[in-house]
Parts: sequence; structure tokens; C-alpha cells
Amino acid sequence: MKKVAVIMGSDSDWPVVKGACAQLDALGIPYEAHILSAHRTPAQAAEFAKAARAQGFGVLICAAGMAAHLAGAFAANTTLPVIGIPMKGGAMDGLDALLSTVQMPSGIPVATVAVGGAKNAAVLAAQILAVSDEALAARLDAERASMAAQIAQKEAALQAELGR
Ligand code: RP5
Repeated sequence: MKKVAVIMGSDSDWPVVKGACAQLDALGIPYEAHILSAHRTPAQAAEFAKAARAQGFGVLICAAGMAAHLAGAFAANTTLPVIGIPMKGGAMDGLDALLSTVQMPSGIPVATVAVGGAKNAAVLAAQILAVSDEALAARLDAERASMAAQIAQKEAALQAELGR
């Protein structure tokens, strides 16, 4: 199976980003996690992105706060799909990261999840890999079924509390 690269701009992003790694673990998807910065280590970030396909990666997840533009910088250097996680923090509390991640100019897309949306980034990466992996698609289906079962349980509990 192709690997997922989970890249974050700083170790301060890790408490949120590890949620993506947990989800990848839960789905049995191999990944590597690295700290690489578009502005503090631009050459290493570009080098990683350029080599990613040859290194066996299928999707890149890039998390960064403020206007760091990490996902866009990676997308500029690879045609692998790049998923951006805008991180909360700084004077704008994530709005700056959201806009710098989602508002990519035409031709170099970044699939952007919610501010701090680490779990969804991993699920989206899984869905991309599952296009050509039936076993992974089945695991995603099972996870959806489990979510639905949990809601059904909660609905039953609510109705019981209401005495209906
Ligand atoms: C971004 O700046 C990082 O992704 C992080 O979200 C933010 C703050 O970084 P630190 O100053 O905590 O290293 O590049």
C-alpha cells in the first residue's frame, strides 16, 4: 500500500496532528510523520515533496498555522494529492491559516479540511488511497457503519430518556 506523509510546520502542531496519525493507524495505513517548514526549512520541504512519489507516498497531509502556506509549498513541488490542515493559533486564531491553505491559485490544488481537522485529513487520505484498494474501501465502509450504529444507539438512549 502507498504511504501517507504527515507533515507539520512545527512540533507545536503535533498535539492536533497526532489525531491524523491515530486515524491512519486505525485504518491500517502506513505513514511517516515529519516536521518540515515552508519558511524555516524551505529547501528540505521542497526536496521531500519532490521525492515523495518515488519514496512510495500516495498522499501528503500538511498542517501549518498562521500564513505559513506549508500545504501550498508542498503542492507546488509534487503532483501527488495534498491535503491541508489549517491550524488554530496566532493573532487570527486560524483564519489566516485557513485562507492561506484553501485559497490556492488555479492549477495547484490543496484539498483543505476544517481548522484543526486532523481526523478528516486522514479519512480523506484513506478515501483517496481506497480508489485503488478494495480492502481499504471495505475498512472505510465498516467505519461508516460503526458511526451509524453509534448514532442509532444515541437516538435510542435519547428516546428512552424522553420516555418515548
Ligand atoms: C507554523 O507556525 C507552524 O505550523 C505552527 O502552526 C505555527 C507556530 O509555530 P511555532 O512558533 O510554535 O514553532 O509555521
